[in-house]
Amino acid sequence: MLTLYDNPFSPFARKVRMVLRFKVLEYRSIDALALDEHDRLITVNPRAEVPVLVDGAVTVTDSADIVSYLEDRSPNPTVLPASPELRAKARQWQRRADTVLDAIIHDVSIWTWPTHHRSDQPPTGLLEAGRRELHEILVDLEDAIDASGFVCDQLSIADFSLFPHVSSLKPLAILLEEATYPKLLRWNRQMRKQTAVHEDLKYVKRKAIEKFGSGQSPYEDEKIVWRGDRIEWLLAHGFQDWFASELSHGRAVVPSSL
Ligand SMILES: N[C@@H](CCC(=O)N[C@@H](CS)C(=O)NCC(=O)O)C(=O)O
Repeated sequence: MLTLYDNPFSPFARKVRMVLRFKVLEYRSIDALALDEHDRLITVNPRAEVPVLVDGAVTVTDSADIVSYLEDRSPNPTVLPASPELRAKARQWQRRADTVLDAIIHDVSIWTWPTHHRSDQPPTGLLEAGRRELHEILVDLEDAIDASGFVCDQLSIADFSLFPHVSSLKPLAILLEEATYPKLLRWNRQMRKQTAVHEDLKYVKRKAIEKFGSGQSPYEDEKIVWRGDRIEWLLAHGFQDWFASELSHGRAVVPSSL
């Protein structure tokens, strides 16, 4: 049986869960970002990040590598398009989702998290920079969606990687207007009808009630673990002083590089 060191709300874990379901693979899930699972998580990933997949003697970290492993292990149904050109396009969108969309959405959303009850405001210009760049990427995505209604001619790793991020835009009050994003809105509706996507959305909603419904949270509520791409986006937009102050006040930490 596969074991997924998981978290209901992590976009990377959501991607992997959708792929597991799409491939009809059974697995056991551990909510490894819960504080009482931390020691167990570092035995499989010293960076203490989810997702991690354990398959017998094999341990795979990083969502893109986990998906590649699952594709090698259980190729049918495939999450890769048929041609080398479309596979390159799918991987490129996966990387853009994992490194850029994730970074922006993470960096602008920490004030809305149910775990961290922050009383401060985002630094001046952060939300505006994030919204502007999100729209630039979404315009590219609107262009990239092809006649199939998906990004690469069929449901693929590109769509599974992008969906968790696109589904986080509404809570951030970033609305997709029909006039600018007709294909993206159709893509979103089509994605929500896929069993793997639909079932995972139900899971996320159920877990949100289970984890936060009582007003308590099982997760870290003071420090934020800042990974490379998320820091890079801050630095690229001139928020180094704000980040330095987060570090010096003990509200930011970086993963172990072991
Ligand atoms: N490149 C990694 C990124 C994984 C990642 O950033 N995971 C976050 C959750 S979204 C994490 O586990 N952070 C540690 C923490 O929040 O304690 C992947 O694709 O799996």
